[in-house]
Amino acid sequence: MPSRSDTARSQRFLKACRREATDCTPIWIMRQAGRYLPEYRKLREKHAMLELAKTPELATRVTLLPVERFDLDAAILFSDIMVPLWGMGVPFRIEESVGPVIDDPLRTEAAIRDLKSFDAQRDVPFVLEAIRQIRRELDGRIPLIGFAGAPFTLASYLIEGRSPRRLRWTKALMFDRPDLWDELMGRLTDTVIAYLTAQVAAGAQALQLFDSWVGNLSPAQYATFVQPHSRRIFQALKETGVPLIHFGTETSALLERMAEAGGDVVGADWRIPLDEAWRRIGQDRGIQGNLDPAVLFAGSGVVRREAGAVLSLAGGRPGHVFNLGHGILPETPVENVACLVDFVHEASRRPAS
Ligand code: 1CP
Repeated sequence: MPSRSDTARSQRFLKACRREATDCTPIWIMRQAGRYLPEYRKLREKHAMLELAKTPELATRVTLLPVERFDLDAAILFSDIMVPLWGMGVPFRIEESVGPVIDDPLRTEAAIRDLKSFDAQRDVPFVLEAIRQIRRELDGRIPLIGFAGAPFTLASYLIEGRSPRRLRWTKALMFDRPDLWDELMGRLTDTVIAYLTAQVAAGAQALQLFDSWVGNLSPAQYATFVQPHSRRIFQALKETGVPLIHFGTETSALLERMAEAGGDVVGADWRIPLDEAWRRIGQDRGIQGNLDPAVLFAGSGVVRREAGAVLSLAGGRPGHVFNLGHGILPETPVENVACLVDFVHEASRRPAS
């Protein structure tokens, strides 16, 4: 990691989120602390994923693993989008090669009405302590991003019980019982606002809202069933003063609506060219993305060529945060991650003015 005096690096990501000029384009990688890192796999031999997330010392160590290896411009808290749901009284586990699993999914009115209200200090003190420890360890070198799942994505896990590929039950509730849907989304919105506000109070310097599964909705469905809730989150979080990133995948048809809901920066996946996505999001916002994570399985020449194509579509305009279009895939060759990070910095370097 560079010394504290490297102020250009420490500011790059936050400045880009505010669409201010930077010395080069900042980069961080969604799921950067994950399974492609041999050090992470080693820790996982001894500790379950949720044990890592619940133990502040371990969560801090995992958060810092990618930051020590690569010249990344931001760290992201090691946790999972499901973690605040414990506080709402929903037990879940993480299954190898599957992801979160809820044995008793929420499909009745009684189950939804029985959800407890979330209190960050009471329910996730370990997350807040991890944030404080990570900030101490980072010592101002790069900023720390906090995150939460968006209400729609959380609701889809709650209702489907596992990886929500088809969203049959979720959409059935949405269509059949819009009143109950709004109640559930309202409760999750309250949780997300309380959770993210507490993360900033503990030291998170930017926030990302992950609406990973929202691309399953039509623009009209999004506008009716999701947008009012996501908008409430962004309005409430404005008060924290930290940059807010709004992310989803397969959102090519939804970008305008997502931007309306809020976010200083809106994420785009690789299915849409970055310049087109930026036009649709609006030039008054930043954009994050959007290299296809699969590119990192090709040769280093391809990595540079494809990353260069993303940079040229951004055109050097302030407000671009380089990232993959979605999380880095397990088994990604580590040397290609180093190649990508260094290439993005070198190829986008702007002469000092
Ligand atoms: O850098 C990081 O890895 C940060 C930590 C992090 C984040 C930001 C984890 C650790 N999970 C998440 C967010 C998350 N979790 C999202 C939003 C981002 C995205 O869309 O990729 C989602 C949808 C989840 C749910 C989840 N948890 C999945 C996806 C499965 C599915 O439904 O397709 C999985 C595999 C998990 C478990 C999990 N969370 C995190 C890790 C490293 C793992 C894998 C378990 C392990 O390998 O130890």
